[in-house]
Amino acid sequence: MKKVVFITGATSGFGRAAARKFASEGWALVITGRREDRLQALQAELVETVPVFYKTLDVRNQADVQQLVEGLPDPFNEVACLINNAGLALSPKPAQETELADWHTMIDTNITGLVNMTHALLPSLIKVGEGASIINVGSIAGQWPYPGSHVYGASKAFVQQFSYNLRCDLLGTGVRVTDLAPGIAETEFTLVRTGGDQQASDALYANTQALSAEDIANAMYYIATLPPHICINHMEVMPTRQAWSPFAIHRE
Ligand code: NDP
Ligand code: 8X3
Repeated sequence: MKKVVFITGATSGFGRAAARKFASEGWALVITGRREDRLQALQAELVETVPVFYKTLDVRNQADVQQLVEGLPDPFNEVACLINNAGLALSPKPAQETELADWHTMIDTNITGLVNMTHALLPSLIKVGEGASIINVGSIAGQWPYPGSHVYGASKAFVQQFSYNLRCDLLGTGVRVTDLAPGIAETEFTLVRTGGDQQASDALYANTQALSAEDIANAMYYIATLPPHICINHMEVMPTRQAWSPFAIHRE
């Protein structure tokens, strides 16, 4: 029987690349996101290769999450891998210049949405048991502070600690949990973060080599297919061309 991977945020970036990677390796897919036209297109692209079930889903809506998970048809109802990928950053300006509503959107998506998904799918993952995995997409921003990261980075710090705490409680079930923390990667992430500023997005990725969505999809596949006795707790992946800067000092 084909293994099933459930991917949130499959309409773009890491999530879409993960759908393609897992499909190429024979996994059945549950793909979700808010943009139906993109889900439809991805299903049409991959359904010749593997079974694909798609459903529009806003991970912030707990009732919709629960309804979708409870209503998953056979063979999609035995989820062996949950990729909690849906997420976003907003308002890259300093905290004091940003809208509270944007902070709430990040918390609702990156924290509440991820928690909604995890709670709904834990029974299925535990039923699969040995070899099952939850891959939570964190970020280097969860560990390393930088200007303009405010609530975004803090939400990803939650993802890391939640992943570790889940590991404690899931001990003995066989279910693995990984906090996958990418560095700069070229997706639609910066377009979203800047409110649709294509020039700003292009400038960020210009004249360097960011990670690609496929790089992270390959890391996800690696994590999900390790022998069942191995769990990667935290994987931080940066492009070679990204590193830390010195501390900032304010001077008169
Ligand atoms: P993209 O913007 O390309 O993709 C984000 C995905 O999240 C989209 O498919 C979007 O789908 C989905 N999404 C956003 N909000 C919701 C929601 N409320 N409900 C359901 N789906 C939602 O960015 P990335 O692929 O780069 O981002 C994926 C993850 O990786 C995010 O969690 C991000 O924080 C993280 N990350 C990104 C890095 C980068 O540099 N690119 C680095 C480190 C971490 P739709 O709009 O259709 O709902
Ligand atoms: C975002 C990664 O490098 O833009 O999660 O901080 S980075």
